[in-house]
Amino acid sequence: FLRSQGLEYAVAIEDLQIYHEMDNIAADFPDLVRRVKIGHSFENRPMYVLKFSTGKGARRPAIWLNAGIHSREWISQATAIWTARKIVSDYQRDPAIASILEKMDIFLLPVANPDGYVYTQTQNRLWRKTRSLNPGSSCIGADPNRNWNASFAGKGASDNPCSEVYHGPHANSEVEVKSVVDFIQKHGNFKCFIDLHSYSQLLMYPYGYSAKKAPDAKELDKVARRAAKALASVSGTEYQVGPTCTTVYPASGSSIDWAYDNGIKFAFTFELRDTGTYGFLLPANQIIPTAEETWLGLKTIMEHVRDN
Ligand code: ING
Ligand code: ZN
Repeated sequence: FLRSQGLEYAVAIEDLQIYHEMDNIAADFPDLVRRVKIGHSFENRPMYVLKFSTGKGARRPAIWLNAGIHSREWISQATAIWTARKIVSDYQRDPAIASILEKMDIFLLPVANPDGYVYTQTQNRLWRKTRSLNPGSSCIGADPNRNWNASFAGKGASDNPCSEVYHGPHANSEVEVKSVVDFIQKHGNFKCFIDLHSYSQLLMYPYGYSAKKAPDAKELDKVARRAAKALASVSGTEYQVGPTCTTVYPASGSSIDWAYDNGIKFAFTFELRDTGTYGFLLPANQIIPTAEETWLGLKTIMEHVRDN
């Protein structure tokens, strides 16, 4: 029928297995979590978040957990979906989870760059960017972590569409970024934004776009150090902590700088395992250990947000 109506392109592409697992989690725990569509990708895949909520009201204080913005960083999407299962399965036995959800909702986006993720599974394992077209260039995509409206097109981003850190034609040009920005702004009550990347074992906070000190740097550094310590307690994995610009490199237009400059004080980026032995190609036997330790780091941050 749709085809006969010439509407075949209106049908969303649903080729990501991880979306089925999101659906399963929501079906298993309908009182705790819902799958919500926040938009679609350039190639028209849906963008789904899991909304964990035990309270009433539409705009409770909220936490945004972002993963997979760079498609090749597979441990990020994997850690996110593991975390989703962890929240629902431990809700009854871990009072920390209930106490966090008592005050706040958690929104988890496991696949922030769905087109790139499919592309890494089918065409090029090391694809980082979106899959949008660049008029006048044969190169594809923009870096979705240089596309946010925070010192857009500044340091550590490129205006060359063929670059891995191409910032895109304008801020929010990537529909995947715009979808998150619109959702967060419409909601209006986010207190925390955490972006999961790999690799390097770093826990960072603003700024990336310059070496200026964030007004809340002291508090963010303290929380991040506590989180890194909790993370290390699981299997000894060591993280370095600091502001993005001086801990990794200058980078403008990033998600956490945008979040921070838009009033979301608790803005952090994790660079998950490892430190380069396997890099983006982290072996499967490290997925669960990475997720397990990261969970303690995430929980430390979320408990601080809960209490502040
Ligand atoms: N690293 C991040 C990147 O986007 C980063 C580093 C973190 C930049 C936070 C800006 C803000 O380049 C990876 N591996 O993608
Ligand atoms: Zn990344």
